[in-house]
Amino acid sequence: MDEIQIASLLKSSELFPIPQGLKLSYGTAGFRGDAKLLESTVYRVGILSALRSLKLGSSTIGLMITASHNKVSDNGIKVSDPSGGMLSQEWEPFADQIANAASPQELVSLIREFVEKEEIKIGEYKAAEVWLGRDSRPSGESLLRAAEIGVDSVLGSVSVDIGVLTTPQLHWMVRAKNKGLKATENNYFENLSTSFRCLVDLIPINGNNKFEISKLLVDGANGVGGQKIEMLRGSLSNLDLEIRNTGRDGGVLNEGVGADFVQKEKVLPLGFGLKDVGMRCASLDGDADRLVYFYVPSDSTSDVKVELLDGDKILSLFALFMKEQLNVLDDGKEGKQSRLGVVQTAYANGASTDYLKQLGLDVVFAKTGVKHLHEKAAEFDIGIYFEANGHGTILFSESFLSWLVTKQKDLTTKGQGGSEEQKAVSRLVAVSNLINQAVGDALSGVLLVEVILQHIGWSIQKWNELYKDLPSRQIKVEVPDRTAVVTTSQETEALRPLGIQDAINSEIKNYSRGRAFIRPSGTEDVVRVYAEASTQEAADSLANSVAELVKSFLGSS
Ligand code: G16
Repeated sequence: MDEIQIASLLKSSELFPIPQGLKLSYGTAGFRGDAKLLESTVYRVGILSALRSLKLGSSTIGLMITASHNKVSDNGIKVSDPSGGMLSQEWEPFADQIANAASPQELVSLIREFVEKEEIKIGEYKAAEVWLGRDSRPSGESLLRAAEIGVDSVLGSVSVDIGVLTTPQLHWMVRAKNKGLKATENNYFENLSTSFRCLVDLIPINGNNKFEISKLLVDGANGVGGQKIEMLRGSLSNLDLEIRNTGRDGGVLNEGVGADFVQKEKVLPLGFGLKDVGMRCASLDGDADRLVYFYVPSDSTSDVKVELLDGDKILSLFALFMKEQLNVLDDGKEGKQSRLGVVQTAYANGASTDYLKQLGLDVVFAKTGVKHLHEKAAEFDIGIYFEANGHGTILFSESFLSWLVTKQKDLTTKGQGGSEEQKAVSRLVAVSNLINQAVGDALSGVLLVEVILQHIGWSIQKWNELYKDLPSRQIKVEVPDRTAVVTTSQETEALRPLGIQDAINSEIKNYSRGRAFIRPSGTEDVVRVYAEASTQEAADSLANSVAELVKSFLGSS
């Protein structure tokens, strides 16, 4: 790094002193915290993003200002690599180091060391490019300015403000840009509506599709997702949407609304009630990378109940549909035995895993965090991953996709345009275009769920009957230091504090079909407790007992 670069970094970093006592860790999906404390962090991640771009031959990197499901006064940063996936985990330790550097001098010295180690050429190659997006949080605008200053302080780097977006939109745009494709927000919407239309056109006309398109009610979490799905609505046919909690009617982001709230608390979001009995409802999270479905059952009285169809159920629906299409190909004479696999985490309901195995699928497990699931799903021809919280997507390997596209052309050339095989191939190609290949995306997820339900002629109630969830409960426990909990790689057992796992195991033994685990959250300052058992009372009781163990081993704050 030359003197001019060092001077530029020192000068800009003086503008963003690190708040006293701030200690951050990169976490499950980037940095999160009280928005008022994050300017220095965002500025520093701006520098990191520019360096990442230079390291990768000036490919475009995405930097998203969001704290997703967290409260509106929080904010955070997610970084998209050129592929559209999360920042390579190899760079997380550097992110941690610079986010916590105590002074401009320490910051510059860490950067200098890293630049030398990684052999990053500043000012010797094409300019670095970082695309910046933000969700609807009020703190987003000023934090985005801090990110810009960070990017611009790496000489020859360019920051581009893309504006208010969902997180998956930014990831999609970054991926498209680096593949040399059209990458605007309009292109994103066009891509969704075209591939959705294509799947609608391929719905069988004989068979059981006497399905009447009923209205879908969408909870927009008072965030950016509600606004964007409204923009998309105009270009969709075959879908009747009513969007609530758009944030325009005074509602607060994620407060009593949104996918995280509905899935964790198992209650209806604000704005939904008895009037909606039986209707198909979907809930997005604060930056629209998560999706869950739900409905109010007909036996609800004044005590309104909710039936939740979480990420596991969405995964099961997708798996069923994809398997049906692949079976047509695998049965064909020139068929290809394709590898379809699914990825879940420890939070997956035991009943969903049993169901997926019964379907004959390869089920593998990963640690919480899409970055972990994505990696495993990419090992299949078609890999479907979902966290129970509704974050997931379907990945197609490059080689399988190009096989599909060639097959599609061959069948058309041979005049087999209308064959079952050709339709199955076309559906798979359309799914690969519709579903976000970069990251879980609630908007593309909604469209795929809706078209699959139309295709098989199912109501939400029928879909819910795929399997019956084992009752479960999640609890957050506030402790003085959540990092005192260390788990095994799949997070099913706690290695520290010593003795806690034995105590949890003794509790579990008291419950029929009991299962429980603890892990430190990577997005909130809490330890999470998950428990399932044969009845709701038992699951609640097991979760409470484990939460008490957490408090007794770690203290409560
Ligand atoms: C992020 C990650 C998800 C993860 C969630 C909760 O979601 O992208 O993969 O499941 O955090 O993580 P934790 O349990 O560690 O707090 P989001 O939607 O908040 O960005």
